Amino acid sequence: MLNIVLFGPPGAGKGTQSERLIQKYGLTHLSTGDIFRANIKGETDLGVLAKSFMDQGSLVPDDVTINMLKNEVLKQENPKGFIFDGFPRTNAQAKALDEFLETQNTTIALMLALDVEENELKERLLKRAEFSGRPDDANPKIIQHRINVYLKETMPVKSYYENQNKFISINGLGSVDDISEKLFEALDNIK
Ligand code: B4P
Repeated sequence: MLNIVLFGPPGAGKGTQSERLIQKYGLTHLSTGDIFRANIKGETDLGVLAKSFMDQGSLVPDDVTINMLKNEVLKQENPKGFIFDGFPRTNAQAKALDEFLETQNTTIALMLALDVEENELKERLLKRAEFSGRPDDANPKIIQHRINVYLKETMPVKSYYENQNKFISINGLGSVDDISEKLFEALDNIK
């Protein structure tokens, strides 16, 4: 199985590049943001809880997110591997993911991090707000809060994978195609 973590700040291109990676490698895409948004749309209890955090640009609590992620992994029959998109976002999530994958006799092969500077992130998210209908994209103050949360709570996850020699940073500026090529190259090198 090939399991990778696609990492980066809000608006870095994780969702966009995940689509390319699924097509090329036939992996199962698990985006915690997408799963939460589906629950919000379906008005489930999980959705109601997640919405109160997401609309403010804060992280959904670890225990809720970790349990949801584990259930999603266990739902898949004979997966070739997973792209974890937007997960793990805290060191506690990273540790829980390692422990859980060990029980499934598998592991994370690589974290691919998309590196994009702050002003570009803000521009991309505000542009997406024009059609996404996402409250967390529409308000510059909430975008700033998301970036601050990323810097404080999520950035340390880089070191978690660096310490395991599983970290590669990719420049996330440029055309979507060029960035995909760089991701493919990094992945092909470890296969
Ligand atoms: P996510 O859904 O993960 O939201 P995101 O970070 O905004 O998505 P992404 O980074 O994938 O956006 P993309 O670049 O594709 O999370 C939303 C919220 O859910 C979080 O704030 C949190 O509340 C909650 N949550 C999710 N996971 C959690 C977890 N593990 N723990 C706790 N809480 C969690 O797209 C951005 C825009 O840029 C798009 O419009 C795209 O078209 C554009 N773009 C992409 N590539 C481009 C390029 N190369 N050039 C120009 N534009 C580009």
